[in-house]
Amino acid sequence: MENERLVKIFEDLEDLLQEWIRRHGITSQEYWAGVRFLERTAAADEIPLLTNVFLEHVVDEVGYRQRGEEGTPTCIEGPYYIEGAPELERPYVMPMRDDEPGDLLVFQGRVDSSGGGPIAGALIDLWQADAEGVYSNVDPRPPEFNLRGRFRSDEEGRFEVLTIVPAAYTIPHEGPTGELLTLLGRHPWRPAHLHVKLTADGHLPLTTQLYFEGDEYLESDAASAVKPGLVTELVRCDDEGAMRERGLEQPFFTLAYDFELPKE
Ligand code: MBD
Ligand code: FE
Repeated sequence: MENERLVKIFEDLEDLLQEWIRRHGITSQEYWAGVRFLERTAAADEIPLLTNVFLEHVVDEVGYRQRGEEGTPTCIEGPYYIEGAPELERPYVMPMRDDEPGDLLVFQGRVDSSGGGPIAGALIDLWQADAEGVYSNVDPRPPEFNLRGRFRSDEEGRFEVLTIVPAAYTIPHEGPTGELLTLLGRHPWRPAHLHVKLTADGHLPLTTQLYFEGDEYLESDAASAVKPGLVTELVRCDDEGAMRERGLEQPFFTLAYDFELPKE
């Protein structure tokens, strides 16, 4: 059964590519340049990057339609999710360096069921770039699992975690993927974003990203993954009382977002 689908979709891909070669009169030189490009992409470990940048947003679109376009909009996972991030203890603080650069961010919200009502004990797996646009476990500079963590919603479905505001991010542009974007006349930037995966008993899992209003790359994301329902507002808080309440000695930003998971 599984094999039947594989044969069907592969043969269709074969037809599409063969027709594309005919349509454009692809030359032997161009063909071999393409083969070498794929070889270089693999050697640079950029196959996930290349495919995520150009294709994953369509897979996400199809997946969201298949779940009835219900609940929080889904978004692409991207190439940098790592399983097994540290499970955090309350009050939740993302793993970060003592001198972690960037503005502090209090990310808070609720996890609700599409059927109505909060979901207690939903698992939230959060990962993000640092203030320099660098992901741990990808770039060797940050410590392992820096700014990667898992935590749960409370009895009322609420969560709050302290992290830092991620920077706008350029996908690696030294390698073949960046080279291709340049040849296409496209820039390599993604708007700043937080990645999350949510799981809860009896509900469909959710993989998505959150973006920030006013980001200059919302309209031209190199990965074409921004959806209006995922653009949130960063609110700066420099109230002394609010800072003291959280044991913070500097102004911080807050981001409030409520997630909604469809029932399984
Ligand atoms: C990222 O951080 C990302 O989220 C995507 C989709 C592609 C490249 C880098
Ligand atoms: Fe990312």
